[in-house]
Amino acid sequence: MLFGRRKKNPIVIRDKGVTEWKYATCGYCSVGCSIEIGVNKEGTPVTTRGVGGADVNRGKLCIKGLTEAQIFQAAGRGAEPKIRNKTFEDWQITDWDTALDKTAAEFKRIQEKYGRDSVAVISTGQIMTEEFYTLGKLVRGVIGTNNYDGNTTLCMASAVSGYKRSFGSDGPPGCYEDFEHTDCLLAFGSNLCEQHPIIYWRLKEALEKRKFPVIVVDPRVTMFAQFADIHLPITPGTDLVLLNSLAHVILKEGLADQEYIERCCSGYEDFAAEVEKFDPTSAAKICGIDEDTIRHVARLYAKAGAAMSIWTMGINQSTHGSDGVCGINNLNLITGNIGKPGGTSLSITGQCNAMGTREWSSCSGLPGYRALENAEHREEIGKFWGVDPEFFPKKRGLFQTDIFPAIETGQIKALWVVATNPMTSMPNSARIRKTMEKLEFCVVQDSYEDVETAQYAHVYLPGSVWAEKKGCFTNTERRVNITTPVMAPYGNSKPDVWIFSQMAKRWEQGAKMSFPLDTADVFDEMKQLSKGDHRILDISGMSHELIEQKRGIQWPMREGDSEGTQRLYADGKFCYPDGKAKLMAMPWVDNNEVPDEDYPFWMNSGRVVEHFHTRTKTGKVGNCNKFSPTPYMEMNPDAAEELGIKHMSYVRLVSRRGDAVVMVQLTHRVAFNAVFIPFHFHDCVNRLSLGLLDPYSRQPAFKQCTVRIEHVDQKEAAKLNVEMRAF
Ligand SMILES: Nc1nc2c(c(=O)[nH]1)N[C@H]1C(S)=C(S)[C@@H](COP(=O)(O)OP(=O)(O)OC[C@H]3O[C@@H](n4cnc5c(=O)[nH]c(N)nc54)[C@H](O)[C@@H]3O)O[C@H]1N2
Ligand SMILES: Nc1nc2c(c(=O)[nH]1)N[C@H]1C(S)=C(S)[C@@H](COP(=O)(O)OP(=O)(O)OC[C@H]3O[C@@H](n4cnc5c(=O)[nH]c(N)nc54)[C@H](O)[C@@H]3O)O[C@H]1N2
Ligand code: SF4
Ligand SMILES: [Mo]
Repeated sequence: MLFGRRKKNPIVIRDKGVTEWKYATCGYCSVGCSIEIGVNKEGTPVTTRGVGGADVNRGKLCIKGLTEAQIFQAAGRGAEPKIRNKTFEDWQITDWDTALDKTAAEFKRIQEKYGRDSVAVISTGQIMTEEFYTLGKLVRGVIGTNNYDGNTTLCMASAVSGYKRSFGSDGPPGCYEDFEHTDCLLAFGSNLCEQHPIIYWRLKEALEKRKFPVIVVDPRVTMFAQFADIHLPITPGTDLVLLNSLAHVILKEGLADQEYIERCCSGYEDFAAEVEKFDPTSAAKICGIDEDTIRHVARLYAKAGAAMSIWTMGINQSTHGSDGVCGINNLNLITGNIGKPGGTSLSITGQCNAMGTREWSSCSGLPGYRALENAEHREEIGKFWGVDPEFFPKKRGLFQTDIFPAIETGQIKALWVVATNPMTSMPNSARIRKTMEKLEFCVVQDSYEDVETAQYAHVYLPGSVWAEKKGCFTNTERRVNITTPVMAPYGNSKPDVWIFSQMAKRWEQGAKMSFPLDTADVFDEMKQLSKGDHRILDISGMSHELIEQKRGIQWPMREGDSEGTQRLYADGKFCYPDGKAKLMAMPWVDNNEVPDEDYPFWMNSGRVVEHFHTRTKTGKVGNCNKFSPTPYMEMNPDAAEELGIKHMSYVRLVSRRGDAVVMVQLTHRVAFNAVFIPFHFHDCVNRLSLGLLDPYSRQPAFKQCTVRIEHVDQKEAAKLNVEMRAF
């Protein structure tokens, strides 16, 4: 079939020779689309398609899912373990035993010399849940360091912290189907159209059947903002002020659901006293949304039969991230909008398995939402694993964002980086670079050996990627879905679960414990640990077979249940001992870096639809890379005119941390005193970012810092830019 460009290079749809379709869950974002991978007769993945019968995506995929078959054989894949000396001379290919022996020996040497916690492990939201569980068992039960965390601290930590503070437990209470029941949608700091295209499509589908207001809070005119009925271009970092003010109006005008508050919430008095201070007239001066609009939105939300809020990084990545999440939860609690169809507080998660790590990796505690601080939990897990409970620390250790400063001060000497790329994704890269240079030993375990962090590694372990393995991811709506292997691991790479289990054998305690290699056996262990009347995270009714058959199941699904559960807290009972949710009283403290004479622009960063994170995958997929091959910055045309800056020219951005050269794209998407840069490129936006931390979640405020803009020599900048491109 031919269409398009009729005269030159007509587009031809080729028969790719698929002989078999294999089931998986997309390995990019947290939407959790069911995907089938087409394999040709040589066993090579050649294409993908959405699964029609899957509730999440109903046959659809976005550009990343549609091109995902190309990631297996992409440039930069790691085929062999590698090793090198302390001075980072050339890599030598080695065998697995040598690489693992070396790693274990270095960890032991460093722990003996400097103490158990001098070895740190940072992980990810991108390996399988069974792999997370196995890594947790290894780190908590065998290696025994408490400095174990993951990139979720850059991503979902504020949502986790906010859910725990409001409801007594982590766990997003809502689901995508809520769009079909809601009468009002309020979205904070989420660019759903580009970052979660298939959730956006579900929303659009719901709106086609039944109109309801969509309100988007975002300082930038995103695609989602353009699609909204009301766009609130908030002053960066001030969502808490808006949220407290919305609550103020709702209480003042008697629009709150008093019956729900009395029955289901504690903390009302303190909360009401705090929000009393946030009258719309004063709030408007801080958050930049006019007072009438605040009142209008508050009334619209409170008077809707069912109203729901969603949010993503615009809330989480802020010094008020955790408070912002509690503010959203407050809003839904006082209007009785939790656990009912169309009424919810739904954090849209990030990575394909950002949820799986929260649930089972033991990063912040022990598996299955257990806490290190709880003696019963330590006892239970110690017994189950065959570990003395006294071996476990009694409180959680450092967050990822505190691990790097601890390397700087010499408290941490060795680092194991599993499936994350902090050299590109952490704020203030210059500081991270110096920190990495200080390590006595670093091991990077990644599916791609060209990942920037490997520049600082002494050992590189090639992990098999996504559908070379079997295991589960949990998506935004608590749906556990499965990936089945479509091909053998690339080269001599190994599934991460294998790497963890082999590493465990290098310790006496690890050799005594069981580390199953079959992820179905690991899943069985998790099932056993999830059982219990009071556990919300119960997966005991699931199995790998059933999950594939149903195209994903939402937890809790208890033994004997025939279905999963769409919504949490439908009975108004929460996870605090008194069964109530807590309304949080949160004062406003302005602690952001704000524009001044020297650094007059707000710098915002985020994503574009065709790239995923640090581009180890999408940077090599032609149909993704060609749409944004180069670092660029959105700048307001009026501001550019004042500074004499032209569209498509290069400029140097300077912050108090460093500088970066980018190409200018003029657009009214950003305000006069703001710029936006996608964070996908190495040595770019995170050379500038500040990353002040949220006090509860320790998540960096990636979205708020300040820069100035300088002219540069265009020829030199163009040369630099070409060098920065993947190819
Ligand atoms: N295409 C693609 N999709 C992805 C990813 C990807 O890399 N590429 N990554 C996945 C991951 S891990 C994540 S965490 C999600 C992220 O998904 P999103 O959070 O939707 O994406 P971002 O672009 O990081 O940020 C969202 C918005 O926050 C806004 N914002 C900035 N400051 C503020 C503020 O002070 N207040 C408010 N209300 N908004 C603000 C920004 O202008 C931006 O439009 O996407 C997931 N999906
Ligand atoms: N300025 C700025 N910075 C940000 C953000 C922002 O909005 N602005 N967002 C932050 C957020 S929300 C996030 S989530 C982080 C993401 O930051 P990172 O976690 O550093 O980003 P990724 O590129 O996804 O890194 C994941 C790595 O895992 C590897 N990998 C993938 N699958 C597997 C596997 O199965 N096994 C193994 N062993 N390796 C695998 C990939 O090759 C890749 O190198 O960035 C954060 N940084
Ligand atoms: S929306 Fe997310 S899960 Fe679905 S195909 Fe796109 S990247 Fe994959
Ligand atoms: Mo994320």
